[in-house]
Amino acid sequence: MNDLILHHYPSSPFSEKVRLILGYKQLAWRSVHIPVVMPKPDLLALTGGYRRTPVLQVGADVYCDTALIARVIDRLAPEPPIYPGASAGTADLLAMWADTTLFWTAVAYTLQPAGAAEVFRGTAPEALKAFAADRATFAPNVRRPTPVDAAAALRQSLAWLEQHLQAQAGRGRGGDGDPDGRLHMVGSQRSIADFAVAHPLWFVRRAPSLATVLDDYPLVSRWLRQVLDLGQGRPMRMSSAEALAVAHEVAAAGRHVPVSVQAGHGFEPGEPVTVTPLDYGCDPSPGRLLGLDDTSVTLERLDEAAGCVHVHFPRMHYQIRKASSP
Ligand SMILES: N[C@@H](CCC(=O)N[C@@H](CS)C(=O)NCC(=O)O)C(=O)O
Repeated sequence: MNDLILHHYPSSPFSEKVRLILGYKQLAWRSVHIPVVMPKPDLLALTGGYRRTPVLQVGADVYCDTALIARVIDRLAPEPPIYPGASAGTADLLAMWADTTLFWTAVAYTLQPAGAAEVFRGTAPEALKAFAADRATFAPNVRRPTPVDAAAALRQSLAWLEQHLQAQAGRGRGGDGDPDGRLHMVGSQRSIADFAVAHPLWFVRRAPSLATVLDDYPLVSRWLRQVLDLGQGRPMRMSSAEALAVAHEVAAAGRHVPVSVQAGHGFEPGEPVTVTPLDYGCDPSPGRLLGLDDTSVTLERLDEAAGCVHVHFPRMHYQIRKASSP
């Protein structure tokens, strides 16, 4: 198996979701730290436009969005599974709520002035200014909750999760739970739902004075400690230049994951298209359509630094458009 190369930065919640999955699976991986704000030239050499964090690279295949990244890691390292059997559908549904509603709630709550002071302690004023300017245009369609909106929504979410974990723990005593007192979001093993619900709450914990809200929800707090204790696997630092060299070498050898365009999905194999996130960070990635079905879309693009890379996105929450003729 080619090395897993994660392009990320330490303070990114969605990156933490992936790092915890790598920890759960006890995997070794290459860690490339990318800039927190634009420009990100080496990342865009791989993705062609997509700027969000994290991105997973496996040789000359580049995977955008943690919804797809988690699937790919699970395919490459199936044990222990994170989409276990009969619970997988429920886990995906819960994960989607956590990655959207819970994530934006946690961000708004944590980055209210008192929390921002803690999260950004020690950050140089110029970096802070650059961050504010970058994020001001990053999610123009997301209407931000005020701190009181966010606090109410977070408490409501935590109450739901507490009640849910109470039911889960009750089922555990009934026999199908974990005998070691481990709590799980869905079923009786870890799943994508655990990692998706954990990362927004991990972000809340970055502002200790605001994270005391978690203390009112003992089962959520216990469950969160258990998930965060899974660690991050075995990261080894790699430079972005080294990562681009890997892509170039693997691409030159023509080693890509096979994909195909299924008929009836509105696009023809080989046609020039753009793929753009529908929600925020809406930078289009152009390329030639190589793969398409209900779960993912794949582009081929030629880049001077990265070579011929295949860039994969989840199908859901992404827009595919025919590229306008030159
Ligand atoms: N749906 C995406 C969301 C990713 C996301 O929102 N990432 C944040 C960081 S946690 C981001 O891209 N922030 C701006 C940036 O890093 O440039 C996923 O699951 O990967």
